[in-house]
Amino acid sequence: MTGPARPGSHGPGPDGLDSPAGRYRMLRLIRGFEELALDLVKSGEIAGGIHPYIGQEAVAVGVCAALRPQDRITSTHRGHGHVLARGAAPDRLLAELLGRTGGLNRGRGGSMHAADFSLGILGANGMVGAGGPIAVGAAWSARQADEDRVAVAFFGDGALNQGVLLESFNLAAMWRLPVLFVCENNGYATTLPAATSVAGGATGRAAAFGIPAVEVDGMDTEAVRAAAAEAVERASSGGGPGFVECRTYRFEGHHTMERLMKLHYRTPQEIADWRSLDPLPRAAALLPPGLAAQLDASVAEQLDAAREFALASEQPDPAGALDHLYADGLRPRAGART
Ligand SMILES: Cc1ncc(C[n+]2csc(CCOP(=O)(O)OP(=O)(O)O)c2C)c(N)n1
Ligand SMILES: [Mg+2]
Repeated sequence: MTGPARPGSHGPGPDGLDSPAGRYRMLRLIRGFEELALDLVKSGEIAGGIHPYIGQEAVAVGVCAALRPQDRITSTHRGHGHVLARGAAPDRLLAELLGRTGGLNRGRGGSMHAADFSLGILGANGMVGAGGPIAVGAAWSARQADEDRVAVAFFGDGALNQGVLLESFNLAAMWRLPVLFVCENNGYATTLPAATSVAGGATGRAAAFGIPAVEVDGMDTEAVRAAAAEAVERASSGGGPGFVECRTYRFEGHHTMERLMKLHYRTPQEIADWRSLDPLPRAAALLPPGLAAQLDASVAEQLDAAREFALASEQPDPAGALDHLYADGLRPRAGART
């Protein structure tokens, strides 16, 4: 569901994602957005918590940099990075996380169901693996309409064990649909290591369906962009689906609740090793001296404005709790339990 246009600053900044500077700025925007959201969870302003994307930014930015305006994406429970990289305004996404009426979806989707169809964002998704069939449906509808649109499904290593995702691989391959499957292998599904739960490996799953698959360094924005661009080009010219496995890592816990629990499934050394591969300094190293600091300052300003906009946005009226649940013209039957 998309709301009418509302005030709010636009997401990607003047450069979009076409230049190394634009991509660095987006990495910083996602990182800063997540840090701000973590603060707002701690202060109780965001109810229920979030799944932070910190550490994985290069995947969202690299893939979205390879897309054209007409392409579409589906996302996951850890979706803020995808939604921002595809161009959603950070102030409206933040208002969405806060459940406010100025949110991307009037505050009714929240962190795990933010969407903006006008930007081709078919939605974050709280159901692991569920973005796969939605992307396949979007690709099929583009085919039916004779439109050149690629659909990207982002998903985690945990989704590789969801039957619905395997069914999506099958249909996409059988019908040679323009889909790009992007597996963000961050090593864990909650606390379950991928190494002990994904038989045959991620690219092996794709290979079983005859889908060309590559594995890339998911901490390197440029490597992700190159792999995604190749797959998008092939899909758009009738070559069928592609699969990119991005080896990445989340620096924070699975969910913000994790800090309240005493879980020991990752060693401090493992976390430190991955932190040393942080995608932000790697992207900053491609820029002329001084530019990264300037971009950091402009992102900080944008996020201050986003915080102000989101916190000033109105809380929804409880009397409207059932609004937008049904398509126009379809109402619950008189006497039905609601
Ligand atoms: C169908 C389904 N089963 C279980 C869950 C509970 N759950 C939420 S996130 C998650 C782990 C997902 O791991 P992965 O796909 O690797 O993504 P990551 O959290 O690592 O980004 C699980 C099991 C869910 N949301 N949906
Ligand atoms: Mg995972």
